[in-house]
Amino acid sequence: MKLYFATSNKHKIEEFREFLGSRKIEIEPIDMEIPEIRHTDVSKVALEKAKYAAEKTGKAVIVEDSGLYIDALKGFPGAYSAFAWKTIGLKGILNLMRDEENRSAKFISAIAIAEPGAEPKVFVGEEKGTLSSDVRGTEGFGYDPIFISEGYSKTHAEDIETKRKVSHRVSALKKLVEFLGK
Ligand code: ITT
Repeated sequence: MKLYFATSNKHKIEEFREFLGSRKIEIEPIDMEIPEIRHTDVSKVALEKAKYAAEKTGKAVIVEDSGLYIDALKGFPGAYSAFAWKTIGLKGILNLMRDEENRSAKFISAIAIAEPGAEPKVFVGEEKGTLSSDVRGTEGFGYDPIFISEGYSKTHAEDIETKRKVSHRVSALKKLVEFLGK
């Protein structure tokens, strides 16, 4: 089966394809402008975007919205992670965290699937971890150079193999694949 993936982020497409491997699901990127509602819950954002994309294209479309939730910052940047990354960046986030002892954070991925005329569905995955004290590593994307998965000591950007096994995206994808029966 073919799933149209509305995203502007090529890393997400790579991670989806890597996870799906030889399963019978093909990911076809679509590049389209989708208006984004403002909400602190990434699931709500993903659902609205998927509904819009399905109605606009007349196809079964998936959308993924993800975010980094930092406990000491009361969940910031959360659903605004893309904006925070582009503006204050990794250094800005670490700066906000410089006197914080509690470095707990989590990534959330919400994958929504919608078809014209049907109720959309959303699958959510979470990954717990901590923030490093400096920017480390070159692999992955986004916040990977400052995120350390629970039980590990390297950032995702230093240890991409761990990310491939335990990421928020992988756990949301497992639920999607189960739903699709593939
Ligand atoms: P879309 O077009 O799919 O929306 P995007 O990059 O704008 O692509 P999001 O709105 O979901 O994606 O923003 C999520 C932000 O969190 C963005 O800055 C990403 O770099 C970051 N992020 C998401 N998943 C990540 C991951 O697996 N590792 C590191 N950072 C991640």
